Amino acid sequence: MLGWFQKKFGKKEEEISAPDLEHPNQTEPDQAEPTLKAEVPLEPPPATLEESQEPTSSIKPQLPQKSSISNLPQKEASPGKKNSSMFQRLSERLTKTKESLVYRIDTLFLGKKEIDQELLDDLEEILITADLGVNTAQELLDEARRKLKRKELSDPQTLKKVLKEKIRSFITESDRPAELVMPDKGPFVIMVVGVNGVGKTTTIGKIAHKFTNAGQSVLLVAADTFRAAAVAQLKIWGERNKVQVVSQHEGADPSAVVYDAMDIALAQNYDVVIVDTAGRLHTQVNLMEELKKIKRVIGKKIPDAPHEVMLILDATTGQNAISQAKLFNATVDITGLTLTKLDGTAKGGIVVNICRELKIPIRFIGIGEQLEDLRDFDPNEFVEALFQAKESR
Ligand SMILES: Nc1nc2c(ncn2[C@@H]2O[C@H](COP(=O)(O)OP(=O)(O)OP(=O)(O)O)[C@@H](O)[C@H]2O)c(=O)[nH]1
Ligand SMILES: [Mg+2]
Repeated sequence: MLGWFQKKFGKKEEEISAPDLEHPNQTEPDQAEPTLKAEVPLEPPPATLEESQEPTSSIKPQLPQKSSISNLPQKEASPGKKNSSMFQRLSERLTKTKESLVYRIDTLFLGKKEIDQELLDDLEEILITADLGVNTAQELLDEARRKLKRKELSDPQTLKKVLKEKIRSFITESDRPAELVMPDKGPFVIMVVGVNGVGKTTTIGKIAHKFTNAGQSVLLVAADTFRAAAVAQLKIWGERNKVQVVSQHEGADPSAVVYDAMDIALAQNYDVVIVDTAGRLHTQVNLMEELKKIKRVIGKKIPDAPHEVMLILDATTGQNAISQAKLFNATVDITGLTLTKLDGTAKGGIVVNICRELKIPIRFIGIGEQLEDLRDFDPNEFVEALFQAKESR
């Protein structure tokens, strides 16, 4: 259930309970304003630590193992019951999208015995308004017409199945297995980017939760220095997850924060480092250049890092997400996507279009504001939840 990163991590339960002998001061909350130094710190970073009764940073973890599949955490080997309630939760959170797509298709097909041009026209409108995108809608209809011609399709209910399977193929074809290879040594670095307010910081908090649950030590980096509130927000997530947050003052150079954070991560043997960056419009050239610089600095400190450049997309923005992804990708080579706010939108069809248009794997989907509302993206589960019949809910 931990999906792509679980393929690389194993739980180190015996280490979780290790006492913090080496850095007892790390639990001091809210120290003075940070003045991070460039040299490798032997002590914990100043003013970065937030409320960790059992700070994971104190754990000296083994280096991440590439082949850790067999070492899955016990609690993640979930029983069928839990899976089914998780599925129901996903299905419920997708209600708005289901209403705009599948239930409308059901209403359109209701009582219809055959497929005619009028029905196909109405179907096209539904597909486009549910944000599947014009090209995706066209391809779905082409498939339907082809099958009609070949007499493989006679009634609307079969057409619904054809649509479902074609949608599944769009999603699964782009679902490349996790290609990320954990570094043999040193931390796994994730750099999180996206436009303003899409859910970057919230998603970072949720991802940190997944990693700490799997027994990994996590370091958060507040490279969004644009607003003091942004640092404060990340610190709250740090407290919730009992993990350290590296930060500097408002207006500091984000690359400098990242530079110091990488030193800290190396010196303290962190498993995972997650870098929060300020929201920026994909059209703001200078700010996009700043992202390049942050990425470069990470790579200078830790060769091959960042191992993941994760773009966060807000599903409620619909088709605009595609152009955001293209421009961010051109700047910093996006390696994975997270789609947030699928719970609050009727535009969830965008998932299909993103998979079809962008060949970048979706790692997670956000279906709410709570810690547990970040789901590994499972294409089959997603399609089944989307097409789950109304009456069986
Ligand atoms: N309903 C819902 N809300 C979400 C989800 N993910 C994030 N949010 C909300 O979206 C809002 C913005 O989230 P942030 O994490 O602050 O977004 P951000 O991208 O870091 O914003 P900036 O740093 O200002 O660019 C918050 O109110 C979050 O609670 C989600 O999956 N579902
Ligand atoms: Mg933020």
